[in-house]
Amino acid sequence: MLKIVQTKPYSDQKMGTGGLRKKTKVMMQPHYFENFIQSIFNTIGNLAGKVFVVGGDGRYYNDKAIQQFIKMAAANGVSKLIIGQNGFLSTPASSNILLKYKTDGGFVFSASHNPGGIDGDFGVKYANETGGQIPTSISDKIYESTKQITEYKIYESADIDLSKIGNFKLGDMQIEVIDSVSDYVEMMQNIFDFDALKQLFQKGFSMKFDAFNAVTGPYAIRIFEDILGAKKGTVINSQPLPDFGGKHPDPNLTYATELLNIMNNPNSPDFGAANDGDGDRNMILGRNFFVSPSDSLAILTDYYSIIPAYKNGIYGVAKSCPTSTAVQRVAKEHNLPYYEVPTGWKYFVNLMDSKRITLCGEESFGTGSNHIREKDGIWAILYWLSIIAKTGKSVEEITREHWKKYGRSYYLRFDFEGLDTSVADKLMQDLEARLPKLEGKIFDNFEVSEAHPFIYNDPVDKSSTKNGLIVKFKDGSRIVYRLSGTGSSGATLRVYLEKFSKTELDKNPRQMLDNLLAIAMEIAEITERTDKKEADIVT
Ligand code: VG1
Ligand code: CO
Repeated sequence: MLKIVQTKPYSDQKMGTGGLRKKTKVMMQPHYFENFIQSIFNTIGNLAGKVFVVGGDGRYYNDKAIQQFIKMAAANGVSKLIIGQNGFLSTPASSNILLKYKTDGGFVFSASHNPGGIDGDFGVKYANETGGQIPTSISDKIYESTKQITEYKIYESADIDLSKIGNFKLGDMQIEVIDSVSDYVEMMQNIFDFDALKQLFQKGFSMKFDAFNAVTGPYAIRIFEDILGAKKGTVINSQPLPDFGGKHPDPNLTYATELLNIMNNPNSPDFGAANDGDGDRNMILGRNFFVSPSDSLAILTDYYSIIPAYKNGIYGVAKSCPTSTAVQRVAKEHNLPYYEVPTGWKYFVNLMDSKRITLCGEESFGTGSNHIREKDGIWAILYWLSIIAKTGKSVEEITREHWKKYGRSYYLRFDFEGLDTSVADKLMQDLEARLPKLEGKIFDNFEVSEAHPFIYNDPVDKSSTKNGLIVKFKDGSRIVYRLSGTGSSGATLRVYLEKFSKTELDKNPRQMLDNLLAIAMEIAEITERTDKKEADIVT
């Protein structure tokens, strides 16, 4: 039975870098989730004939949210939903299904790398027919709609059983529950040479993959263990759990401690990797060796011709502004068009759709290609395995060879978390105002060559975006400052540091960047304004 529920607007439903992200308890407030979904439906307009893909990373409140979503979609006249079995879909798998079946959009219920559980975070990522998350022009309209909402429509009915694959109906709406993994596997088989990868594992190659008890476990088991023949137990923490087993599913040097402990020892497996909660981020490790995501993007680009899907040539490459310049040097060497966009995968979508780029990545452990319109964790791992299979070299050898050829961008990100929003906003505003005066100034041995906000003019839709502040130095070093757009409370200041060297290839990144860190802290008056003497997260 169709029901119309009266509601009042919430004032804080503005999407950030990757959809709407809130504390789970905020999302669970009466009508909160429903208001947001109805606002998206209202913004789309006529839903007759529309088909959406729906899934999530299995975190707490996923089950309830999906059932509410189904009932609201039926009440709003949506024609069909394609839903991952048990409500599971990784973000890359969802983007693939969205594009493959030419649907009108997709919803992934996830707060990505943020912790789950009742005291953790919950989120909604909304992609449109491009397969990628909506541009700001649309999310602004949705935000306006959330501020005016007075009612939402919902179907009153029993929950749909999502454990069974098959076709169902709710009112006039069709529901197709599909295997969450098989379309994704098929896509990977069309990109990579699976026979070569099978041979690698047959020769005794060993690997550990940490799924953090989030959504990628079933994907990783099917691909690495069942199909490619990696040993049973290659995938750890493979069972999706509502609280991720208490783990923080953020694949980086701070949170992936279990995997780092396995890899940082002389008898470790040959290869280590992890994904985040919703499967779009990746971390790559060799034996006692970490590959920075910026280097990873550069190395993947350098080897594009060995991958079946890319061997006939790629259009170009792109990185987000804070990502290191390593990929830029590779683009130059291969004569590839090169772009720099604001932080957030949505900015790559137009470049892919207009055939300007094939590969792209972000320093935040995201890499991907135009096979979908989201970053893709397992894709990046299969790409690395392909390079290893082809060259017979280790992760460390491949990376060191890269530095030898192109030089090394020492790179680290420093996050100052839990800041008062007004303090953080003021810090950025005041810093921006001071930037023009910095040009030509000398700090230590570093002379400032440029200092300005990062402004991106999209060549396709002509929109202009300002995100972050850049200070560049004569020797090519860079500091980028930005405020995070994915947190669920307070503000996080991110400070990204890069120092390039053609000759010193074997230094400790932290030591190489120490001076620059002190300068970055000084320029932005971080300690004076935030009381923080050091960053909470370094990665
Ligand atoms: C962060 C990363 C950004 C990434 C975004 C979404 O955003 O810096 O590179 O695209 O998360 O990733 P921010 O605004 O907090 O810096 V995911 O895996 O959370 O969807
Ligand atoms: Co993610």
